[in-house]
Amino acid sequence: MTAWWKDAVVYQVYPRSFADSDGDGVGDLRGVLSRLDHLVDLGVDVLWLSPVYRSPMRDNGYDISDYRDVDPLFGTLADLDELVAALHERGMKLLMDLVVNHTSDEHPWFVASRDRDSPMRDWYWWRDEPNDWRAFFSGPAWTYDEQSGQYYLHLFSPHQPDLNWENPEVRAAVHAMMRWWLDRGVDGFRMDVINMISKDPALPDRGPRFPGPRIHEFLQEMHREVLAGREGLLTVGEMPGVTVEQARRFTDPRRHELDMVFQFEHVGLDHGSSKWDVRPLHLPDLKASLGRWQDGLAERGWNSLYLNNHDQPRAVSRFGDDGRHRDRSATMLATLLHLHRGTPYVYQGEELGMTNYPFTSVEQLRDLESVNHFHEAVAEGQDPEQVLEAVRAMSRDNARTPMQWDDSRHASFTTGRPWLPVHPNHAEGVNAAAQREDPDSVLSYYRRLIALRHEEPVVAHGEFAMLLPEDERVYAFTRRLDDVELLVLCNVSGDVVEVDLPDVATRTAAPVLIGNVPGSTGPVLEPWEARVHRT
Ligand code: ISL
Repeated sequence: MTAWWKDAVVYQVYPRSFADSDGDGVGDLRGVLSRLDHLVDLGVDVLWLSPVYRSPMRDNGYDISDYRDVDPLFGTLADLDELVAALHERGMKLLMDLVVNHTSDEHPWFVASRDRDSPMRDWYWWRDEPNDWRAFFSGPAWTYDEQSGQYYLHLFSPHQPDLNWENPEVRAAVHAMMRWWLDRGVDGFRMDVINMISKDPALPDRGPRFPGPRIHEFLQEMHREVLAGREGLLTVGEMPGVTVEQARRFTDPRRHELDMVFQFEHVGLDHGSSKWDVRPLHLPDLKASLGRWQDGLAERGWNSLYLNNHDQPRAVSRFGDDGRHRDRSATMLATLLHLHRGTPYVYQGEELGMTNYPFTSVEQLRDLESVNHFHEAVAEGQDPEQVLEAVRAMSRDNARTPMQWDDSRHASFTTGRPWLPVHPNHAEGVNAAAQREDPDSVLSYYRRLIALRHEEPVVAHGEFAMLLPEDERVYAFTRRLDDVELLVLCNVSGDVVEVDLPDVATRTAAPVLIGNVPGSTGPVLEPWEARVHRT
């Protein structure tokens, strides 16, 4: 099997917020179809589509009530088929989101399971007494069901009951559904919280601990039943809390589990006691973490690379400078990420330098996690203004404001009223139309960066070596493949800095493959400068 995805760049579309074709204020599949030129222009290889399945939308589609249909909000199965065909015509692939740790509480499986005598009772986790687990979006992980007189388990909201993967019928139903999608032409899956599907059936307190005892067995079975024998697929497992040692096992090709995983270590480095307890990033921590993942998956396994997705605040606001140095720090972060070894993921709007939204009240928020947190923290006596400050920094809604297509009303995302407000900076150059024509824009830089990966094998495959691990401002490393060596220099600060490396004058006089300060060479880096020398 060829590992084509090692040379690929994946672009994530959050369909609610990408493009609205019918004026209801919510993005949809015909909207995605109308904007495929943008993906072609960027040069990405794969589109990862966040869930479009039928859903009550308690968690924006991560609560699925029918795995084999498209929610009317997003369109029809015919639109989805058209999207597959349109992508394939353009040489791109489609990655579907697979959410099978839990379903919606409105899924017919759960509806049946609520009947104690139903053969489907055992498809979910029912107990007379809850254990002490907490749910990710606040409160206990157990909710009492009046109808059947027991508690059911939900690691996320009460509207997202966890499937019982111990039951072979559950696994067979998921496999059949996956085959149904592959037969329709989709090219693989991004698997939501897939390290959580196996739980210790004793459900001991002080948990849950992931991965559970049967995770490797379940993934190998899924590979055998669904993926084996089909060429050209991609699988990426989302795994909060996964360690590099575990990831090596999940992504070792000889084990036939997953191609790569999303790990969370680097996006947790600015968390204190919780994600709402925001700490400044200490750059040596980021190097230690990403460096460990580079080394840990160098011989076996493969990294996925991301700074943004629909659950994370915007990287330019979080790790860069979204004011004066917005474009420069956005392109620096892109260089830093894409020059690591692994498969890079670009989240919609990242390629424009889209920023966090200046939320000023809880009424503007839609994300259940943020809304729950706000009310809980205020009920506990915290100052609402301070809670809002943390929400402004960390809320998932920062990633979910509509895509900024041009400088007109609602950035041309919709002709109606957008479900989340459009960032006012769409009128100040943070939009696709303005950046497409501008060779110095963030968008043009992403296009060059993606092209570079496709032209220079060292970018995807070269060996990685970290330099200056203790430096608090310069992030530097080399990549090497055969006789090609790249020196990557990133200034992760708003200061002018001098790079302190052996032979720095010679090395920084070498040709520049890509950089965000035109014409710049030599040991001095401008604020937020990034540069890749071929030494
Ligand atoms: O975003 C988080 C907390 O801020 C994460 O804990 C997140 O909940 C976790 O990464 C799992 O995310 C995935 O599953 C969730 C869904 O809400 C997220 O959007 C999805 O990416 C439940 O399906």
